[in-house]
Amino acid sequence: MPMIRVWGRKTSVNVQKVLWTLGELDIPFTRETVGGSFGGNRDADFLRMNPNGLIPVILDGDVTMFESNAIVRYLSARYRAGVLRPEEPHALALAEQWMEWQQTTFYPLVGTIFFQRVRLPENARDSQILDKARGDMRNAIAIADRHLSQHDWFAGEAFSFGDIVMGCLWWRYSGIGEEAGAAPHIAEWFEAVKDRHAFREHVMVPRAASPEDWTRIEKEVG
Ligand SMILES: N[C@@H](CCC(=O)N[C@@H](CS)C(=O)NCC(=O)O)C(=O)O
Repeated sequence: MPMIRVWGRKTSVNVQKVLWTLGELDIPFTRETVGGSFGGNRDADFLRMNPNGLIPVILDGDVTMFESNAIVRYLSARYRAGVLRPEEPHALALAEQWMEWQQTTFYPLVGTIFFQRVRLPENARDSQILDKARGDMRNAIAIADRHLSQHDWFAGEAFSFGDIVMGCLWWRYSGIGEEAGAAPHIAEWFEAVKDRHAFREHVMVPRAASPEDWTRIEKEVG
């Protein structure tokens, strides 16, 4: 079997999803540090793999893929079936439902709050945009917390790729220093997430509090 190759920098949440999945599945891989200040994602060779110019990208034999959640699903279906992709239809439906929710509802809110609080220089921040995202985030967190009040994991009884995509986003969000509101069930779930070796290895990168911090950490982490 040819070694899987991953293109992306470790500070990207979307790259982290893929690295954590590979870690959980115990699949060896190599990684090229691409994106952000490292560049490379607008090069012709890269654009042939992903015309969007975004990370992550993987190459697995004759399969080249972009879109982090699709990559996570592909790896989970192809390798060690049943470990991250539930085989029982209802559990699979829940894992996929929360994966869609992560991408379409949760990720844009985390991204907006993260940019408004950390990535943008202070003179480029917009308090109206931040306030709107914070209001929507309170609702989103309440929705996820209610689900986790009834289930140990996003897919129900067992850890799945639904927890991988949400876990990467929660690591980022919980490092911003926002008032998360009352989310005791998310907090309990996240303690269990942090017990996972592959999460600690691939996702728990240092978190930035300012644009300067971000630049420094990105360089250090690679
Ligand atoms: N929907 C895509 C989004 C990919 C994306 O936005 N990647 C960001 C990093 S998280 C990126 O490539 N940014 C440009 C860069 O890092 O240079 C996915 O989930 O893979």
